[in-house]
Amino acid sequence: AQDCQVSSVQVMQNFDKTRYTGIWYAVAKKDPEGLFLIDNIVAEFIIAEDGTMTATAKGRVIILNNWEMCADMLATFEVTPDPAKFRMKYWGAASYLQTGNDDHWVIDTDYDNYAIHYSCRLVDSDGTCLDAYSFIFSRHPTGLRPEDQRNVVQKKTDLCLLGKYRRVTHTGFCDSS
Ligand code: DAO
Repeated sequence: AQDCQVSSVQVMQNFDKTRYTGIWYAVAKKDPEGLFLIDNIVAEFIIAEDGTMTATAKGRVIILNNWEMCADMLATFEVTPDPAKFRMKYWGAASYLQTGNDDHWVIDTDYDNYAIHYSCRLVDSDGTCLDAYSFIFSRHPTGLRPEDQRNVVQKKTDLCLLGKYRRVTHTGFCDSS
């Protein structure tokens, strides 16, 4: 759908959270208002014995108007009737980091190479999204495989976010923390 309605966003069919576990490198990001994670963003998804999904994530952030650090973040996911749509509660390992409760939708993934995430924080009165963020994840820190790029461009277009992403670099900033 390209009517830009949040309610008509197509998500991954028959999403399998078990196949989604493990490490994902953010290779591109569309930022929300007041962005938090800047670059060197790596997330690890875990399924607990009771089946609940959690994640840990790291990324370079700038806090307290100019302090650069690597943020250690934790997230828990609440299921909804759609297996690809979660509610994500997140918080920092340190109290001065951001906390929140966002939608966390898996738009598309092949589980082995790429994944497209989407979150709308604020739906406008016309049904479009006023404040979205989205991660393009890869299993490979070097980026997407050429064969996955066409599909990712199509999904960015469907989300009405084409041209709004920036590349997320991996320089090793968070590797030792
Ligand atoms: O970076 O501006 C932003 C928004 C992202 C906030 C959420 C970060 C913490 C949890 C990430 C878990 C897996 C994506």
